[in-house]
Amino acid sequence: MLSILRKARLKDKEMRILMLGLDNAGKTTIVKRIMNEDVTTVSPTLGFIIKTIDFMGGSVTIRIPAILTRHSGDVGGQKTLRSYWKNYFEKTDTLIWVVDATDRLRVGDCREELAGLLLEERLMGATLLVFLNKTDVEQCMSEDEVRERLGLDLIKTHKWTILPCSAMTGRNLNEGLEWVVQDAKDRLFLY
Ligand SMILES: Nc1nc2c(ncn2[C@@H]2O[C@H](COP(=O)(O)OP(=O)(O)OP(=O)(O)O)[C@@H](O)[C@H]2O)c(=O)[nH]1
Ligand SMILES: [Mg+2]
Repeated sequence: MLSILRKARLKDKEMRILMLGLDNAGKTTIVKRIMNEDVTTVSPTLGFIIKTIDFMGGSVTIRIPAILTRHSGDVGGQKTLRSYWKNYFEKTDTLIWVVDATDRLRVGDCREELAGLLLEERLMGATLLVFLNKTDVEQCMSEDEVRERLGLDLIKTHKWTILPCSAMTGRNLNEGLEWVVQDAKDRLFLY
């Protein structure tokens, strides 16, 4: 009996993060850095990544579907990937949208993809953390610039925040996770 209760409690404590963003944004590197793994040998992800970490007394599962992979430049392929990616929307507590602060050329794509995601019915209850990654690079876009260019202030459907970070230096990664977990605690009474 006790063990059943314990299991139930553990299960309740699990929160689910879906991490998305254009290819090359740094999603894999962010997760590796959070897990204290070597970040010098990251290559483009072809498959699905799922990692569970213990954080602030609960377990946090981060899922990164293979998405928006533009390496092939194949539009048909992208559509196929995107429909596959929809399988992971269910039960998402928080969406982490990773933006490459050095990618000025694709900031329009980035805005479009994010706007599309926020229309997804199954993501309606999720909060949004925008990780502005690669801020260790000089001449990268500023938080204000990205906030403006992604139209973040126009988002009324989701609670959101933006944090400049770096998977290379580790800047703000824990702070981002803390925000996400605290928000889940407040909203979902998880802990
Ligand atoms: N300078 C700098 N480079 C970074 C940072 N994060 C990631 N990178 C580099 O950006 C490139 C892409 O990183 P990935 O983690 O593979 O990006 P991804 O979003 O997982 O890409 P896909 O798997 O293709 O979708 C790699 O060369 C990383 O070393 C960062 O914070 N700063
Ligand atoms: Mg990757």
